Amino acid sequence: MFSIQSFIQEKIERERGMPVVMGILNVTPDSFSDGGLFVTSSAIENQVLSMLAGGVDIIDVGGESTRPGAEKVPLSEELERVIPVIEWITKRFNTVVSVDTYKTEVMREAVKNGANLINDVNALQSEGAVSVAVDANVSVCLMHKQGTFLTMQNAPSYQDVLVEVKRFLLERARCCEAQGVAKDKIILDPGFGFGKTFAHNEVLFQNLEVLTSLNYPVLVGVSRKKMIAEILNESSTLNRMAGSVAAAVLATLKGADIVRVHDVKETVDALKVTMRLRSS
Ligand code: 9MG
Repeated sequence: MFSIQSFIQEKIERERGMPVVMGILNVTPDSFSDGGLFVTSSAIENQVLSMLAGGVDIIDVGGESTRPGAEKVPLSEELERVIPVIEWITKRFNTVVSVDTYKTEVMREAVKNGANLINDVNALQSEGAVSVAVDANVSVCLMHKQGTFLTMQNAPSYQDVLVEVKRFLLERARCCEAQGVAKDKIILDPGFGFGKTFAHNEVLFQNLEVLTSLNYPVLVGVSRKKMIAEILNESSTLNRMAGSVAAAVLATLKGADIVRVHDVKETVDALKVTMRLRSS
C-alpha cells in the first residue's frame, strides 16, 4: 500500500535530493488563481497531460475553492466534479492522486476510486475523516489553519505563530496515530495563507526548519498566493510564477519534502538545477 514517506525517500534517492512535486488541479469555477480554467473535460485532460509531461509526482484534485470567502459547494456537486476526474487519472496514468477536500464523504469516494492521499486543509477534524483514512489505509496531509474559510483572513492573531502551528500539527498527528493512521502516512503542512497575515507567513517560512525537523514530511503550498503578490507588489495571479518558483526552491532547501504548485514544469526545472548545483 502507498506510503508517502517511502515515496518521498525513493524519489530523493533516485533523483539527487529532489523533493516531491504536487501539481494543483482545481476543477472549480472560482479558485483564486486558476478558477474556471479547468472545468471542461478537455481542459482537465490537457492540464493533467501537461503536468505529467512537466514531471509532476502527485496530482491534487480539488472541487471546492478554499480561498477566503469562497462559496461553499454542495456535497453532491463536489462529488460530481472530482470523482470522475480522479477515476479518469488513476485508470490511465501511473501517478499518485490526492484529493483536496475536508468533506468525509468526498474523501471516502475519492479513495474508493483510486486516490492514495487525502489532502485536508481541516487536518481530518471533520466527523469520520480519520476513520476513512484508517479504513482505506491511505496517506494524509494535515494542514494548519486558524478560523473558518469565511473569516480566517479577517484578523488572524497568535501569541507565537510558530509555536502554535507546531503544537497544533503535532497534536493532530498524534491524535490520528492514536486512531490508527500509520506514522509513515502523515504529512504536516503549516498552511500558508490560512488564517495568517503576511508577517505570520513570513515567520513560518523563515523558520521552516523548526517544522521540517519534526520527523514528519512537510508540505509547503505558497504557489501564486497573496504572500508572493505582496512581496512582488503584483496583483495578477498569473504574474506570480517566478516568485512562486523561488519560494518552492527555498522551501526545499529548508527541508520541505513536498511542494504544492500550479506551475509544474517551471518548478521541476528550477529544483533540478538547484539540487544538481548545490554544494552538498
Ligand atoms: C488546498 N490547498 C490550498 N492551499 C494549500 C496548502 O498550502 N496546503 C495544502 N495542503 N493544501 C492547500
